[in-house]
Amino acid sequence: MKSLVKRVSATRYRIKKCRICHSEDLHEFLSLGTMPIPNGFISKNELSRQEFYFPLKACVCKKCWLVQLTHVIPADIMFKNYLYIPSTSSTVVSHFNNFADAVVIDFNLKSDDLVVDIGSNDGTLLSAFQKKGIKVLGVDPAENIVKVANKAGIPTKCAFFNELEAEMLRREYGEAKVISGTNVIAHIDNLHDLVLGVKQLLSDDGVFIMEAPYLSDLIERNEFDTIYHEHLSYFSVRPLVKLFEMYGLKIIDIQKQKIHGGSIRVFATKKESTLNVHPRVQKFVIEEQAKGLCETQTYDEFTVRVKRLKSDLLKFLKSLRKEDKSVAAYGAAAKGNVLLNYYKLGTEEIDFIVDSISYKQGKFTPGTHIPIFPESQLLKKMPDYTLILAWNFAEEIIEKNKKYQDAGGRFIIPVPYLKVI
Ligand code: JHZ
Repeated sequence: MKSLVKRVSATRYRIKKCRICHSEDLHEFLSLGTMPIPNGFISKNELSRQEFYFPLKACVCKKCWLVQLTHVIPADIMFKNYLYIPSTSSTVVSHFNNFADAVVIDFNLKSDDLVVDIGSNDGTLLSAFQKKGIKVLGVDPAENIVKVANKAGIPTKCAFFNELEAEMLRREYGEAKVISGTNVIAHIDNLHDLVLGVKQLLSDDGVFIMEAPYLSDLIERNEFDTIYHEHLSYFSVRPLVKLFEMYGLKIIDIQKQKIHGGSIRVFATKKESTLNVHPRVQKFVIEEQAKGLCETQTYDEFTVRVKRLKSDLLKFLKSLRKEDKSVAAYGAAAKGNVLLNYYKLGTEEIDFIVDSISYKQGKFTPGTHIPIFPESQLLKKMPDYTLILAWNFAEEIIEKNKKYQDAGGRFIIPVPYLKVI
Protein backbone atom coordinates (compact mmCIF):
# COMPACT_ATOMS: atom_id res chain seq x y z
CA MET A 1 0.00 0.00 0.00
CA LYS A 2 1.23 3.51 -0.81
CA SER A 3 2.30 5.37 2.33
CA LEU A 4 -0.03 8.20 3.31
CA VAL A 5 2.75 10.01 5.10
CA LYS A 6 4.78 12.54 3.14
CA ARG A 7 7.86 13.55 5.12
CA VAL A 8 9.26 16.95 4.24
CA SER A 9 13.04 16.84 3.80
CA ALA A 10 14.98 17.65 6.97
CA THR A 11 16.87 20.50 5.30
CA ARG A 12 13.80 22.23 3.89
CA TYR A 13 12.57 25.03 6.17
CA ARG A 14 15.62 24.65 8.45
CA ILE A 15 16.75 27.89 10.11
CA LYS A 16 20.39 28.94 9.93
CA LYS A 17 20.49 31.67 12.55
CA CYS A 18 18.73 33.01 15.61
CA ARG A 19 15.50 34.89 14.90
CA ILE A 20 16.48 37.76 17.22
CA CYS A 21 20.26 38.21 17.32
CA HIS A 22 21.17 36.34 14.09
CA SER A 23 23.86 34.23 15.80
CA GLU A 24 24.53 30.86 14.15
CA ASP A 25 25.52 29.29 17.48
CA LEU A 26 22.38 27.24 18.10
CA HIS A 27 22.19 24.31 20.51
CA GLU A 28 19.60 21.71 19.44
CA PHE A 29 18.16 19.98 22.51
CA LEU A 30 14.82 18.37 21.69
CA SER A 31 13.47 16.32 18.81
CA LEU A 32 9.81 15.35 18.85
CA GLY A 33 10.18 13.59 15.50
CA THR A 34 8.16 14.49 12.43
CA MET A 35 4.42 15.12 12.49
CA PRO A 36 1.64 17.04 10.71
CA ILE A 37 0.87 20.63 11.71
CA PRO A 38 -0.99 20.47 15.04
CA ASN A 39 -4.15 22.28 13.93
CA GLY A 40 -4.32 20.32 10.66
CA PHE A 41 -7.54 18.47 11.57
CA ILE A 42 -8.93 16.37 8.74
CA SER A 43 -12.40 15.43 7.62
CA LYS A 44 -13.59 11.89 6.99
CA ASN A 45 -13.09 12.07 3.22
CA GLU A 46 -9.50 13.26 3.70
CA LEU A 47 -8.49 10.27 5.82
CA SER A 48 -7.13 8.40 2.83
CA ARG A 49 -5.19 11.41 1.50
CA GLN A 50 -1.48 11.92 1.98
CA GLU A 51 -0.54 14.06 5.01
CA PHE A 52 2.57 16.20 5.16
CA TYR A 53 4.91 15.51 8.07
CA PHE A 54 7.28 18.27 9.19
CA PRO A 55 10.27 18.00 11.57
CA LEU A 56 9.59 19.26 15.11
CA LYS A 57 12.78 20.15 16.96
CA ALA A 58 13.82 22.90 19.35
CA CYS A 59 17.12 24.70 19.85
CA VAL A 60 18.42 27.52 22.01
CA CYS A 61 20.59 30.42 20.81
CA LYS A 62 23.82 30.48 22.82
CA LYS A 63 24.15 34.23 22.37
CA CYS A 64 20.77 35.75 23.29
CA TRP A 65 19.18 32.53 24.71
CA LEU A 66 16.02 32.63 22.65
CA VAL A 67 14.53 29.14 22.41
CA GLN A 68 13.12 28.49 18.94
CA LEU A 69 12.16 25.79 16.47
CA THR A 70 14.83 24.51 14.11
CA HIS A 71 12.33 24.41 11.21
CA VAL A 72 9.87 27.11 10.15
CA ILE A 73 6.81 26.09 8.15
CA PRO A 74 5.41 28.93 5.96
CA ALA A 75 2.67 30.80 7.84
CA ASP A 76 0.05 30.48 5.11
CA ILE A 77 0.18 26.67 5.42
CA MET A 78 -0.75 27.01 9.09
CA PHE A 79 -2.98 30.02 9.49
CA LYS A 80 -5.17 30.64 6.42
CA ASN A 81 -7.86 28.24 7.59
CA TYR A 82 -7.69 27.96 11.36
CA LEU A 83 -9.85 25.82 13.64
CA TYR A 84 -8.74 27.10 17.04
CA ILE A 85 -11.00 29.68 18.72
CA PRO A 86 -10.53 30.84 22.31
CA SER A 87 -14.12 31.79 23.15
CA THR A 88 -15.43 28.35 24.13
CA SER A 89 -13.38 28.30 27.33
CA SER A 90 -14.82 30.22 30.28
CA THR A 91 -11.26 30.46 31.70
CA VAL A 92 -10.10 32.27 28.54
CA VAL A 93 -13.13 34.56 28.35
CA SER A 94 -12.70 35.71 31.94
CA HIS A 95 -8.94 36.07 31.41
CA PHE A 96 -9.59 38.41 28.47
CA ASN A 97 -12.24 40.36 30.37
CA ASN A 98 -9.76 40.93 33.21
CA PHE A 99 -7.10 41.90 30.64
CA ALA A 100 -9.39 44.59 29.14
CA ASP A 101 -10.51 45.86 32.58
CA ALA A 102 -6.91 46.29 33.76
CA VAL A 103 -5.66 47.92 30.55
CA VAL A 104 -8.52 50.44 30.37
CA ILE A 105 -7.81 51.55 33.95
CA ASP A 106 -3.99 51.37 33.96
CA PHE A 107 -3.61 53.27 30.68
CA ASN A 108 -6.60 55.53 31.14
CA LEU A 109 -8.25 54.60 27.83
CA LYS A 110 -10.94 56.92 26.44
CA SER A 111 -13.67 56.16 23.91
CA ASP A 112 -11.75 57.70 21.00
CA ASP A 113 -8.60 55.64 21.73
CA LEU A 114 -7.96 52.76 19.36
CA VAL A 115 -7.03 49.23 20.48
CA VAL A 116 -5.58 47.02 17.74
CA ASP A 117 -5.31 43.30 18.40
CA ILE A 118 -2.82 41.25 16.37
CA GLY A 119 -4.02 37.69 15.73
CA SER A 120 -7.43 38.75 16.97
CA ASN A 121 -9.05 35.39 16.11
CA ASP A 122 -12.84 35.54 16.71
CA GLY A 123 -12.51 38.85 18.57
CA THR A 124 -12.92 37.51 22.12
CA LEU A 125 -10.40 39.98 23.60
CA LEU A 126 -11.55 42.94 21.49
CA SER A 127 -15.19 42.42 22.40
CA ALA A 128 -14.20 42.98 26.05
CA PHE A 129 -12.73 46.39 25.07
CA GLN A 130 -15.67 47.15 22.81
CA LYS A 131 -18.13 46.56 25.67
CA LYS A 132 -16.29 49.32 27.54
CA GLY A 133 -16.91 51.74 24.67
CA ILE A 134 -13.36 51.65 23.28
CA LYS A 135 -12.69 51.68 19.50
CA VAL A 136 -11.27 48.36 18.33
CA LEU A 137 -9.70 46.79 15.26
CA GLY A 138 -8.63 43.19 14.74
CA VAL A 139 -5.96 41.90 12.36
CA ASP A 140 -5.84 38.19 11.60
CA PRO A 141 -4.81 36.09 8.59
CA ALA A 142 -7.39 33.29 9.03
CA GLU A 143 -10.10 33.98 6.44
CA ASN A 144 -12.66 31.66 8.05
CA ILE A 145 -12.36 33.22 11.50
CA VAL A 146 -12.17 36.85 10.29
CA LYS A 147 -15.61 36.32 8.78
CA VAL A 148 -16.93 35.13 12.15
CA ALA A 149 -15.43 38.16 13.95
CA ASN A 150 -16.82 40.70 11.47
CA LYS A 151 -20.23 39.06 11.63
CA ALA A 152 -20.13 39.43 15.41
CA GLY A 153 -19.48 43.17 15.02
CA ILE A 154 -15.72 43.21 15.68
CA PRO A 155 -14.12 45.10 12.75
CA THR A 156 -11.34 42.78 11.62
CA LYS A 157 -8.92 42.97 8.70
CA CYS A 158 -7.72 39.74 7.12
CA ALA A 159 -3.95 40.20 7.01
CA PHE A 160 -0.61 39.24 8.53
CA PHE A 161 0.64 42.08 10.73
CA ASN A 162 3.98 43.63 9.71
CA GLU A 163 5.50 47.07 9.05
CA LEU A 164 3.84 47.50 5.68
CA GLU A 165 0.45 46.46 6.99
CA ALA A 166 0.90 48.76 10.02
CA GLU A 167 1.57 51.71 7.71
CA MET A 168 -1.68 51.02 5.85
CA LEU A 169 -3.63 50.62 9.08
CA ARG A 170 -2.28 53.90 10.44
CA ARG A 171 -3.35 55.71 7.29
CA GLU A 172 -6.82 54.20 7.38
CA TYR A 173 -7.61 54.09 11.11
CA GLY A 174 -5.10 56.43 12.79
CA GLU A 175 -2.57 55.54 15.46
CA ALA A 176 -3.24 53.01 18.21
CA LYS A 177 -3.09 53.72 21.93
CA VAL A 178 -2.86 50.01 22.63
CA ILE A 179 -1.59 47.20 20.40
CA SER A 180 -2.10 43.75 21.85
CA GLY A 181 -0.96 40.32 20.77
CA THR A 182 -1.93 37.34 22.90
CA ASN A 183 -0.58 33.92 21.97
CA VAL A 184 0.44 35.14 18.55
CA ILE A 185 3.86 36.77 18.79
CA ALA A 186 5.49 33.35 19.14
CA HIS A 187 3.87 32.46 15.80
CA ILE A 188 5.64 35.27 13.91
CA ASP A 189 8.82 34.43 12.05
CA ASN A 190 10.08 37.95 11.36
CA LEU A 191 10.04 39.55 14.81
CA HIS A 192 11.96 42.55 13.50
CA ASP A 193 9.20 43.35 11.02
CA LEU A 194 6.67 42.91 13.84
CA VAL A 195 8.42 45.40 16.15
CA LEU A 196 8.83 47.86 13.27
CA GLY A 197 5.09 47.51 12.63
CA VAL A 198 4.30 48.16 16.29
CA LYS A 199 6.52 51.26 16.23
CA GLN A 200 4.79 52.47 13.08
CA LEU A 201 1.23 52.11 14.41
CA LEU A 202 1.66 52.93 18.12
CA SER A 203 1.00 56.46 19.39
CA ASP A 204 3.90 58.13 21.23
CA ASP A 205 2.16 57.54 24.57
CA GLY A 206 0.82 54.14 23.54
CA VAL A 207 1.64 50.67 24.82
CA PHE A 208 2.24 47.33 23.14
CA ILE A 209 1.08 44.38 25.25
CA MET A 210 2.00 40.85 24.35
CA GLU A 211 1.19 37.63 26.16
CA ALA A 212 2.93 34.32 25.56
CA PRO A 213 3.66 31.09 27.41
CA TYR A 214 6.70 31.70 29.63
CA LEU A 215 9.79 29.65 28.82
CA SER A 216 10.72 29.33 32.48
CA ASP A 217 7.38 27.60 33.24
CA LEU A 218 7.58 25.48 30.11
CA ILE A 219 10.96 24.10 31.20
CA GLU A 220 10.15 23.75 34.90
CA ARG A 221 6.77 22.05 34.29
CA ASN A 222 7.82 19.74 31.43
CA GLU A 223 5.35 21.41 29.04
CA PHE A 224 7.00 19.85 26.00
CA ASP A 225 3.73 19.64 24.05
CA THR A 226 3.43 23.43 23.78
CA ILE A 227 6.44 23.10 21.48
CA TYR A 228 4.90 22.81 18.02
CA HIS A 229 5.13 24.12 14.48
CA GLU A 230 2.96 27.19 15.15
CA HIS A 231 5.16 28.36 18.02
CA LEU A 232 8.41 29.46 16.44
CA SER A 233 9.77 31.15 19.60
CA TYR A 234 9.57 30.35 23.35
CA PHE A 235 10.06 33.58 25.21
CA SER A 236 12.01 34.50 28.26
CA VAL A 237 12.45 38.17 29.16
CA ARG A 238 16.14 38.53 28.32
CA PRO A 239 15.95 38.12 24.51
CA LEU A 240 12.79 40.23 24.37
CA VAL A 241 14.54 43.15 26.07
CA LYS A 242 17.19 42.95 23.36
CA LEU A 243 14.65 42.74 20.53
CA PHE A 244 12.73 45.84 21.61
CA GLU A 245 15.93 47.81 22.29
CA MET A 246 17.07 47.20 18.70
CA TYR A 247 14.17 49.37 17.46
CA GLY A 248 14.00 52.11 20.09
CA LEU A 249 11.36 50.48 22.29
CA LYS A 250 11.63 49.54 25.95
CA ILE A 251 9.95 46.91 28.08
CA ILE A 252 8.36 48.77 30.96
CA ASP A 253 6.75 45.91 32.86
CA ILE A 254 6.22 42.15 33.00
CA GLN A 255 3.38 40.35 34.76
CA LYS A 256 3.09 36.62 35.35
CA GLN A 257 -0.22 35.05 34.26
CA LYS A 258 -1.58 31.61 35.09
CA ILE A 259 -3.10 30.93 31.67
CA HIS A 260 -1.79 28.20 29.31
CA GLY A 261 0.50 26.57 31.84
CA GLY A 262 2.13 29.88 32.87
CA SER A 263 2.48 32.95 30.66
CA ILE A 264 4.05 36.39 30.75
CA ARG A 265 2.34 39.64 29.86
CA VAL A 266 4.94 42.04 28.52
CA PHE A 267 4.37 45.80 28.25
CA ALA A 268 6.53 47.84 25.84
CA THR A 269 6.51 51.48 24.82
CA LYS A 270 8.57 53.79 22.66
CA LYS A 271 11.83 54.79 24.38
CA GLU A 272 10.72 58.42 24.68
CA SER A 273 7.52 57.49 26.52
CA THR A 274 7.20 59.01 29.98
CA LEU A 275 6.16 55.64 31.43
CA ASN A 276 8.90 54.35 33.70
CA VAL A 277 10.53 50.94 33.58
CA HIS A 278 9.41 48.84 36.56
CA PRO A 279 12.29 47.25 38.54
CA ARG A 280 10.51 43.91 38.03
CA VAL A 281 11.85 43.75 34.47
CA GLN A 282 15.45 43.49 35.63
CA LYS A 283 14.41 41.05 38.36
CA PHE A 284 13.01 38.69 35.74
CA VAL A 285 16.29 38.80 33.80
CA ILE A 286 18.31 38.02 36.93
CA GLU A 287 15.99 35.19 37.96
CA GLU A 288 16.14 33.63 34.50
CA GLN A 289 19.92 33.53 34.74
CA ALA A 290 19.71 31.95 38.21
CA LYS A 291 17.27 29.31 36.93
CA GLY A 292 19.78 28.23 34.30
CA LEU A 293 17.93 29.56 31.24
CA CYS A 294 21.28 30.75 29.88
CA GLU A 295 22.92 27.31 30.09
CA THR A 296 22.54 24.49 27.58
CA GLN A 297 22.55 21.88 30.36
CA THR A 298 19.13 23.09 31.59
CA TYR A 299 17.62 22.28 28.20
CA ASP A 300 19.34 18.89 27.92
CA GLU A 301 17.97 17.94 31.35
CA PHE A 302 14.49 19.01 30.22
CA THR A 303 14.74 16.55 27.33
CA VAL A 304 15.63 13.71 29.72
CA ARG A 305 12.49 14.52 31.77
CA VAL A 306 10.34 14.68 28.62
CA LYS A 307 11.45 11.19 27.59
CA ARG A 308 10.66 9.85 31.06
CA LEU A 309 7.20 11.43 30.94
CA LYS A 310 6.55 9.67 27.65
CA SER A 311 7.52 6.23 28.93
CA ASP A 312 5.48 6.71 32.15
CA LEU A 313 2.25 7.43 30.26
CA LEU A 314 2.81 4.72 27.65
CA LYS A 315 3.40 2.14 30.37
CA PHE A 316 0.25 3.24 32.18
CA LEU A 317 -1.92 3.14 29.04
CA LYS A 318 -0.58 -0.32 28.22
CA SER A 319 -1.53 -1.57 31.66
CA LEU A 320 -5.07 -0.17 31.20
CA ARG A 321 -5.45 -1.95 27.89
CA LYS A 322 -4.33 -5.20 29.53
CA GLU A 323 -7.09 -4.75 32.08
CA ASP A 324 -9.51 -4.15 29.20
CA LYS A 325 -10.27 -0.59 30.30
CA SER A 326 -11.55 1.90 27.73
CA VAL A 327 -9.70 5.20 27.28
CA ALA A 328 -10.85 8.45 25.62
CA ALA A 329 -9.32 11.93 25.59
CA TYR A 330 -10.54 15.45 26.39
CA GLY A 331 -9.66 18.53 24.32
CA ALA A 332 -8.40 18.19 20.75
CA ALA A 333 -5.85 20.89 21.54
CA ALA A 334 -2.91 21.59 19.25
CA LYS A 335 -0.69 20.53 22.14
CA GLY A 336 -2.73 17.32 22.35
CA ASN A 337 -1.83 16.50 18.78
CA VAL A 338 1.84 16.93 19.62
CA LEU A 339 1.53 14.50 22.51
CA LEU A 340 -0.46 11.97 20.46
CA ASN A 341 1.97 12.06 17.54
CA TYR A 342 5.13 12.03 19.67
CA TYR A 343 3.79 9.15 21.78
CA LYS A 344 2.36 7.48 18.66
CA LEU A 345 -1.09 7.07 20.17
CA GLY A 346 -3.94 6.33 17.76
CA THR A 347 -7.32 4.59 17.85
CA GLU A 348 -5.68 1.46 19.26
CA GLU A 349 -5.09 3.34 22.51
CA ILE A 350 -7.61 6.24 22.47
CA ASP A 351 -11.16 5.50 21.31
CA PHE A 352 -12.28 9.10 20.71
CA ILE A 353 -11.73 12.70 21.81
CA VAL A 354 -14.35 15.19 22.97
CA ASP A 355 -13.97 18.90 22.30
CA SER A 356 -16.08 22.04 22.77
CA ILE A 357 -15.07 23.73 19.49
CA SER A 358 -17.79 22.98 16.93
CA TYR A 359 -15.35 23.31 13.97
CA LYS A 360 -13.28 20.42 15.33
CA GLN A 361 -16.24 18.11 15.99
CA GLY A 362 -16.77 15.47 13.29
CA LYS A 363 -13.14 15.81 12.24
CA PHE A 364 -10.13 13.56 12.96
CA THR A 365 -6.83 14.40 14.61
CA PRO A 366 -3.89 15.02 12.25
CA GLY A 367 -1.57 12.05 11.94
CA THR A 368 -3.31 9.89 14.54
CA HIS A 369 -6.84 9.95 13.02
CA ILE A 370 -8.80 9.80 16.28
CA PRO A 371 -12.44 10.93 15.84
CA ILE A 372 -13.56 14.12 17.63
CA PHE A 373 -17.03 14.32 19.19
CA PRO A 374 -18.93 16.99 21.16
CA GLU A 375 -18.31 17.03 24.91
CA SER A 376 -21.75 15.51 25.62
CA GLN A 377 -20.47 12.18 24.28
CA LEU A 378 -18.30 11.66 27.34
CA LEU A 379 -21.21 10.85 29.62
CA LYS A 380 -22.99 8.89 26.88
CA LYS A 381 -20.03 6.65 26.11
CA MET A 382 -18.58 6.58 29.64
CA PRO A 383 -14.96 5.53 28.95
CA ASP A 384 -13.21 4.15 32.06
CA TYR A 385 -10.40 6.70 31.74
CA THR A 386 -10.13 10.08 30.00
CA LEU A 387 -6.78 11.60 29.16
CA ILE A 388 -6.95 15.39 29.48
CA LEU A 389 -4.93 16.61 26.51
CA ALA A 390 -5.89 20.23 27.27
CA TRP A 391 -4.20 19.89 30.68
CA ASN A 392 -3.95 23.70 30.92
CA PHE A 393 -7.74 23.68 31.42
CA ALA A 394 -7.83 20.59 33.65
CA GLU A 395 -9.54 22.47 36.50
CA GLU A 396 -12.31 23.83 34.25
CA ILE A 397 -12.78 20.46 32.54
CA ILE A 398 -12.93 18.44 35.77
CA GLU A 399 -15.28 20.95 37.35
CA LYS A 400 -17.81 20.69 34.52
CA ASN A 401 -17.61 16.89 34.32
CA LYS A 402 -18.42 15.99 37.90
CA LYS A 403 -21.13 13.60 36.68
CA TYR A 404 -18.55 11.59 34.75
CA GLN A 405 -16.44 11.21 37.87
CA ASP A 406 -19.49 10.44 40.01
CA ALA A 407 -20.36 7.67 37.58
CA GLY A 408 -16.90 6.14 38.10
CA GLY A 409 -14.91 7.79 35.26
CA ARG A 410 -11.32 8.77 35.99
CA PHE A 411 -9.18 11.52 34.51
CA ILE A 412 -5.54 11.18 33.54
CA ILE A 413 -3.39 14.34 33.46
CA PRO A 414 -0.19 13.91 31.39
CA VAL A 415 1.75 17.12 32.24
CA PRO A 416 3.78 18.21 34.30
CA TYR A 417 3.82 14.59 35.49
CA LEU A 418 1.44 11.64 35.20
CA LYS A 419 -1.49 12.02 37.57
CA VAL A 420 -4.74 10.03 37.83
CA ILE A 421 -7.77 11.67 39.44
P1 JHZ B 1 -5.88 25.14 24.10
C1 JHZ B 1 -3.91 27.14 21.16
O1 JHZ B 1 -3.23 25.93 21.44
C2 JHZ B 1 -3.49 27.64 19.84
P2 JHZ B 1 -4.00 24.68 21.92
C3 JHZ B 1 -2.45 28.69 19.83
N1 JHZ B 1 -1.38 28.28 18.94
C4 JHZ B 1 -1.79 29.00 21.11
O2 JHZ B 1 -0.80 29.68 21.12
C5 JHZ B 1 -2.30 28.40 22.35
O3 JHZ B 1 -3.65 28.05 22.20
C6 JHZ B 1 -2.12 29.24 23.55
C7 JHZ B 1 -10.99 22.26 24.16
N2 JHZ B 1 -11.74 22.45 25.40
O4 JHZ B 1 -6.56 26.41 24.29
C8 JHZ B 1 -10.98 23.47 23.27
C9 JHZ B 1 -12.85 21.65 25.64
O5 JHZ B 1 -13.20 20.79 24.82
O6 JHZ B 1 -5.22 24.52 25.25
C10 JHZ B 1 -9.66 23.35 22.56
O7 JHZ B 1 -9.79 22.56 21.39
N3 JHZ B 1 -13.56 21.85 26.78
C11 JHZ B 1 -3.07 29.95 19.34
O8 JHZ B 1 -4.93 24.21 20.83
C12 JHZ B 1 -8.79 22.63 23.55
O9 JHZ B 1 -9.64 21.99 24.47
C13 JHZ B 1 -13.21 22.77 27.72
O10 JHZ B 1 -13.88 22.91 28.73
O11 JHZ B 1 -3.03 23.70 22.46
C14 JHZ B 1 -7.92 23.59 24.32
O12 JHZ B 1 -6.94 24.07 23.51
C15 JHZ B 1 -12.04 23.56 27.47
C16 JHZ B 1 -11.60 24.57 28.49
C17 JHZ B 1 -11.34 23.37 26.30
O13 JHZ B 1 -4.84 25.39 23.07
